[in-house]
Amino acid sequence: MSALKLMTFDWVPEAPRGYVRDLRARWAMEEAGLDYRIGTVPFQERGAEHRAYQPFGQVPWLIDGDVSIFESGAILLHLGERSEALLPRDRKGRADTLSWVIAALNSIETAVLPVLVQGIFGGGEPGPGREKLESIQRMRLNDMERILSGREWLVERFSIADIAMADAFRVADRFAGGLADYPACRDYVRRATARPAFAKAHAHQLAHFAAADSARAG
Ligand SMILES: N[C@@H](CCC(=O)N[C@@H](CS)C(=O)NCC(=O)O)C(=O)O
Repeated sequence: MSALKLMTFDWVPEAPRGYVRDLRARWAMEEAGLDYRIGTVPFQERGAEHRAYQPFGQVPWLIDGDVSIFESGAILLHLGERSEALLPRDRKGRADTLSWVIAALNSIETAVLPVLVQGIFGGGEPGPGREKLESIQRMRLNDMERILSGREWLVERFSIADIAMADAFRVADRFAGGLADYPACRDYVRRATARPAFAKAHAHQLAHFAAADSARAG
């Protein structure tokens, strides 16, 4: 099998550390016991070469031998092809996992991020715009609360769907109002982040950016 190289920034400010989306890929590769290395691109200057791999000048992307793949969800699905530990092989398990990976990114994360952005750039001021965004997020989280009340993981066992969903919930918890009103979602995040693979991925990301601080301090 070809070597895996995960690309992330050489440095990021304090606030997003532990939440940079390379975490999702690290987590998946740790779950699957896949060997990988980390490569970096400058956070400050994002040139044409960076955009040749990630058209929006963002991270992460994954180099797998002769192919390169961007978007954290696409990377999860790609890694799922490599390991049954990440993506069930039976038709139903696979279909359910694909559905929930996309739901995490396209139905949950898309409801969480506007609240986060409004909180940061709208000064967190109350107003009709903010209320509407919060009500959309509430609607999605209420549905997830009901769904997760009856199950441990999104499909019959832990999968990339849980990596995508738990990480979207982590963002909601930290930056978009919290999960205090959603005990089943909170417990689910606790279960997911108690996994050794998450702990390792998270610690490695923090260590990566801490090392960048030391290098900058010279
Ligand atoms: N939809 C993309 C989002 C990637 C993304 O937002 N990456 C952040 C780091 S977590 C980034 O590169 N931010 C810098 C920027 O947007 O300029 C994915 O899931 O991979």
